[in-house]
Amino acid sequence: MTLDQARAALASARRVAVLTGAGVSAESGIPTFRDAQTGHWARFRPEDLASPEAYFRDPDLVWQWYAGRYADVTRAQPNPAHTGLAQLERDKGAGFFLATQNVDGLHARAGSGMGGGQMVELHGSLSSARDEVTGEVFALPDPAELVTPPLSPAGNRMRPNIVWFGEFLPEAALEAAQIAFYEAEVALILGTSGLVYPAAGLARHTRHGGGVVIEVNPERTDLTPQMDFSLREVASSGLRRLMGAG
Ligand code: BV8
Repeated sequence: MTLDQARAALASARRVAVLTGAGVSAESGIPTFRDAQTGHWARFRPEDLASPEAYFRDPDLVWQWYAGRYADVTRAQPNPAHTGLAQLERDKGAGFFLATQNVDGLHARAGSGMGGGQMVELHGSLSSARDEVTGEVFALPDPAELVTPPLSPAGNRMRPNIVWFGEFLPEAALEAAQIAFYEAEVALILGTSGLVYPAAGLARHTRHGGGVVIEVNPERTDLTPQMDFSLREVASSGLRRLMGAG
């Protein structure tokens, strides 16, 4: 498949499904999941912090990590990859579905999910927390006011509202994503290493449904062999070229 064919397929598709990973937020200055952790965190591997075991072993350490990331993403701004996807949603309307693995909230801040299509955060969100007893989810205060560990209105300790390794994804969101990817005529896989399942498995649903799968990533990934077309570009310029803006 050539770039022109990929562009034509995206332009004519009525149903488009998009999966994004940390790479689409890289241009907003947010380290990707596998970037070397900066500073204090250099001695931890994300996988060792993003797990129930890590949290129950040392909740304060894990809350420090999440509170720091929450402050970082609050200061960050959506970049043209985020705003380009919000524009694509306005172009496609109800036929548009965005599933993000990111927990930084930048898609929502760029307007995704409010342009006639749907957006789901498969792995949770840094800006909310969950009552450990009742499971209720509450928005966190601004990072400057956040005291960790936060307590729910009922007075119970809250955990980050994040899907950790070994935990199930929100069932309704995952099911909606699987259906949307199966029904999509075109799926875009942007800025993800495609290592983490079940999110990485969504591309296969589009192929099984007879759709076309297109990747944008400066590097080859685990999903590249499944792609009809793989654009070696950063998310913002790759999306712009696919949407026909040169
Ligand atoms: C599950 C929130 C069912 C945390 C995340 C053994 C036991 C238990 C489970 C498993 C097991 N073996 C396998 C599993 C399943 C496991 C899994 O897939 N593990 C992998 C590591 C093998 N999955 C799970 O555990 C999931 N749950 O399976 O439940 C179950 C339950 C019990 C037992 C069995 C099964 C839950 C997974 C969710 C984990 N939470 N995030 C947090 O953020 O703190 S995962 C986290 O890493 C991200 O959310 C994302 O999903 C994932 C991958 O990260 P990416 O987004 O792809 O980022 P990455 O850095 O990897 O790559 C960036 C890419 O961007 C690169 O390709 C780079 O080239 C590119 N890039 C860089 N710059 C740019 C760019 N692209 C474009 N533009 C740029 N400028």
